[in-house]
Amino acid sequence: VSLPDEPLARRVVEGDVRALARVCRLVDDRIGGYRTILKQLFPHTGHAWTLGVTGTPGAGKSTLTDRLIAALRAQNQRVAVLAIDPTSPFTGGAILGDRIRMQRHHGDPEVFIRSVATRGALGGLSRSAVDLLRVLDAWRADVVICETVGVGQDELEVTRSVHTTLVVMAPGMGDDVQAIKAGILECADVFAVNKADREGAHATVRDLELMIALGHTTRSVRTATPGVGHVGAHAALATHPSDDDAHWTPPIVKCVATRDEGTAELMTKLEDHKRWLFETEAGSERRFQRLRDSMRAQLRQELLEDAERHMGAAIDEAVRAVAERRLDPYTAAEDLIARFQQS
Ligand SMILES: Nc1nc2c(ncn2[C@@H]2O[C@H](COP(=O)(O)OP(=O)(O)OP(=O)(O)O)[C@@H](O)[C@H]2O)c(=O)[nH]1
Ligand SMILES: [Mg+2]
Repeated sequence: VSLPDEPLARRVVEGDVRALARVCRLVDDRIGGYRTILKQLFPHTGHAWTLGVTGTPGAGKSTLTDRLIAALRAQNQRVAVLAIDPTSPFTGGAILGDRIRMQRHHGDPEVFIRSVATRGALGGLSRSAVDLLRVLDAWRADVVICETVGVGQDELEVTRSVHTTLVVMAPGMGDDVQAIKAGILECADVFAVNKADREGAHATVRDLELMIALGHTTRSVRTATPGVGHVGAHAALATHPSDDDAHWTPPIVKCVATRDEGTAELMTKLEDHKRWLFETEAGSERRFQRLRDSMRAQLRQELLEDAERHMGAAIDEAVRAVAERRLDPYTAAEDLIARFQQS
């Protein structure tokens, strides 16, 4: 693939950190021909393994990420980190916290860390995050790590766009296993139960095991012959996660990030998932599926933005008409779409 014409894009591909930082800002603010840059960078992506780190606020995501960076640097891998909206009631803001927790890597030219704290319009955050992940990939990072707090819809969308998702939990945080499970469980490829130095880690592991078993049951029932599903689920529980190539069962690793305990095993499990993803049929299907989801999300977003740009006032007018019962919402939508198609 030939080098980009656009000078900034070219410099990113050549590994220039300053150009990378500038392009990140342009993409963030969506200014200065950022789309041209993104288009020119795309052919240079596909090199990086993207790793999402998500989970309950304050669970130790940044501390773990710092350990993972160190492990990857020991393998001489180039690492880029994107920390999204790192504001939590636990650390209270966040960017500073991330800087402190990962600062020992700041002098390392093979590590690039960027925090994004702004929340844009609907879907804006996930959109630019996905774009930024690609920029970091084009910089020739071997691994791109993306830290998000796993609660909102936006985060979920980012989580869906990475290769491997690590969900970090910590014991003694109330109903968090319940709170987080909805969308995140289906994205989780590996679980870390961090703060295993605290009481309750075992219970958190048990809760997770149960959740995974239940998730596995529904999937098994769907694929197995009726009535055999339960047997299949039990069998799957008893076997090693990666014994069955067609299906990935998320392993659970206990860690104490502050003491670097469990992080080597965590790295191994993450790498197992990477291997599954890139070396099996099912993994390749999964990657295609995720790209499709991501493209659909992008289309939805861009169509909506385009529609609002062209006929924001007409949309507002239609809402008023529906509110006053002058118009039904079905006809209103049909009219708007017809107008949009003509524009
Ligand atoms: N006891 C104990 N504390 C830990 C462990 N890992 C992290 N912590 C502490 O937990 C606090 C939060 O850690 P962070 O790494 O900032 O957690 P986070 O999930 O990134 O937090 P947010 O990004 O704000 O949601 C810090 O005070 C850490 O020192 C651990 O294994 N054991
Ligand atoms: Mg953090």
